[in-house]
Amino acid sequence: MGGVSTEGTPDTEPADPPRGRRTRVLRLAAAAATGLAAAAAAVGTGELVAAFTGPDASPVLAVGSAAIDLTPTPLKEYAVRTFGTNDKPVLLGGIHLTMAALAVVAGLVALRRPALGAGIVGAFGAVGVWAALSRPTATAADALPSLAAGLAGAAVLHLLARRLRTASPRSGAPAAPGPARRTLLAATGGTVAAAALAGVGGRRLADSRQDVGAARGAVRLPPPVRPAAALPRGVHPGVAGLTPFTTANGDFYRVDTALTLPRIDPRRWSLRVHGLVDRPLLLSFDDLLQQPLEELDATLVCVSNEVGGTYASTTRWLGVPIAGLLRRAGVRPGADQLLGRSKDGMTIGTPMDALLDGRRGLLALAMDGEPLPVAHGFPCRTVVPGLYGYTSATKWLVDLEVTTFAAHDPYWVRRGWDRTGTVRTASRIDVPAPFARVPAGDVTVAGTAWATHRGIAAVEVRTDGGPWTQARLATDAGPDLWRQWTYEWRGARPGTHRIEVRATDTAGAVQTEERTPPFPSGATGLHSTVVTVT
Ligand SMILES: Nc1nc2c(c(=O)[nH]1)N[C@H]1C(S)=C(S)[C@@H](COP(=O)(O)O)O[C@H]1N2
Ligand SMILES: [Mo]
Repeated sequence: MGGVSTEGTPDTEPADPPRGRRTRVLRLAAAAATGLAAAAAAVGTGELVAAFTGPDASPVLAVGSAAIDLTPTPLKEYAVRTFGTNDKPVLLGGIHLTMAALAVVAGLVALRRPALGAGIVGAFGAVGVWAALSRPTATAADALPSLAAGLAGAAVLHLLARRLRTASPRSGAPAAPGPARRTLLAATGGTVAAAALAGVGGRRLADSRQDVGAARGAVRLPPPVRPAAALPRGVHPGVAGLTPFTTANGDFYRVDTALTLPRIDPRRWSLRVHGLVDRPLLLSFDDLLQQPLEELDATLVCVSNEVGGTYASTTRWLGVPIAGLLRRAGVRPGADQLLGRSKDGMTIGTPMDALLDGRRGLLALAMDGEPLPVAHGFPCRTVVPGLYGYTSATKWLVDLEVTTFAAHDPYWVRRGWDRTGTVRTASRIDVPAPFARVPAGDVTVAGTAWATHRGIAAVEVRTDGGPWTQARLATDAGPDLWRQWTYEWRGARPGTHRIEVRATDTAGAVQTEERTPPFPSGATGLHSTVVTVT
C-alpha cells in the first residue's frame, strides 16, 4: 500500500499509466489479502468453537472426513498407495489450498460487491455445516463450529472490503489519506493474528480437554487366565534387516479413516452387545477387566496391502474371547453378521461363522503388554485371526450388533469390498532390500509370509525366472501368525538379478502369479526384488 504518496498527503495527481497499473495491482493484492484474512478468521473461529463441541466438528476436519467417505474407492486406493500414512496430511493440505484459492476469489469479488464476497465466505461455512452433520455420529451441536466460522468469515470480509473501498477507491477517484490505508493494513493483520491465536488455542484446548493419556496410564491389566505360550525359539532366523517377528507398538502399521483419533475415557466407556440375541449385554471397561482374559499371538493384515507391502504386523493381544460373550448373549438363529461400531462411526462386519468356528476372536484391551495405544483403538477393539482388518478389527469399539448381512452393509462393503475379507496367502522378500548391491558369491535371502489362520506350509524362491526352490521355513508359531523364511542363494554372479518368492498355505494352495489390485478382496501376485550383484 505504501509508495503511492507521501504519508498524510492526499494523492490528487492524475494517475499516469504505469503508476495507475501499480495502484490497481496493489488494490487487487489488498483485496486478495482481505479474502485470506476472512478465511483465516473463519478457520480460527471454527477451531475455537470445536474445542467445545468436539474436534471432529471443526470445519476443516469435518470437510476432510466427509471427503474421505465420499472419495471413490479407486481414488482412495490411489491415495493410500501413493501417500501411504501421509494420505491425511495431503488431504488436509489440499483442503487448505482450495480454501485459500476460494478466499482470494471472495476477496476480489468483495471489492466490487462486499455482500457477494461475504456470501461466498459464508457458503464455505454452509459446506462445513453440511459436512459436520453428514458424519455418522453427528449431533446438532456439531453444526456450531462451521456456523460460527461462516458468520465470522463473512462479517470480517464485509468489514475489511468496505474499509478497502474507502482506503483505496477505484482509479479516477481521489485516494483516501494514508491513515485509512494504515487502518486497513492493521485491521487485516490484526484479523490474521487473532485468527491464528484462536486456531492454535482452539486445537490446544481441544487436545487438553481430550487427553486420555493419564486414564490410559492408570489402566491396570490383570494377568491372563490363559497366557500365550512363549514364542518358540527360532521364529526369527536372525538375519539382519529381516522384519522383527513381533512388531513394536510404535511400528505397528496403522490404517483407518480417522482424521483425529477418537479419545475415549475408559471410565465413561461402555459396550453394548445387542440385536438378534436373547440377553443383550451392557459392559463397562471394568466389567471387561474382570472377565477371564486370554492372550493371543496373531498377525493383523490390511486388505489394502500391496504385493510386498508392509500393512501387516504381529503382536500379543490380551482380551476377552468374543465367542464367550456371544454365548452369554445367546445368538438367535439366522444371524450371520456381527457388526462392530466405533466411536467415530465406522462399521465393520464380521461373518458370524468366523466367530463361532473355534478360532480365537478377542475383544482386545491390550497389545504387546500395554493398554491399546490410542491410534490402535484404546480402550477396546476387536481382533479375529484370518480376516483382514476391515472385516474383523473395529478400533474404538462402542457397540456390537448381532445382525444379518441382508439387513446391514458395513462401511467397506457399501463401497464394494468383499464382505468376508479372508486373508490371502502372501509372501515378501525383506532381505536383500530392493535394488541392494550385494557381493558375488552366496547371498542370504530372507522374508516373511502369511496365510493367517490357515498357516504357511512352504515358501519357494527362484532367481531370474529359473526353477522354484524350497526356502527354509523358520519355526512355526501357529497358524494365526506369519512365518519367516530364509534361502541361501549359492554362487550369485555379477549383474542384475530378479529374486521372486511364493508361498503355499497348509491347505496346499500355492500363491497365484496373477496380479490383481487390493480392491475388492486383497492383492494377488508374487513379490520380486531386483538386486545388483557386484
Ligand atoms: N474405527 C475404525 N476401526 C478400524 C478402521 C477404521 O478406519 N476405523 N480400519 C480397519 C482397517 S481397514 C484395518 S486394516 C485395521 C488396522 O488396524 P491398526 O491400525 O491397528 O493396524 O483397523 C480396522 N479398524
Ligand atoms: Mo485395512
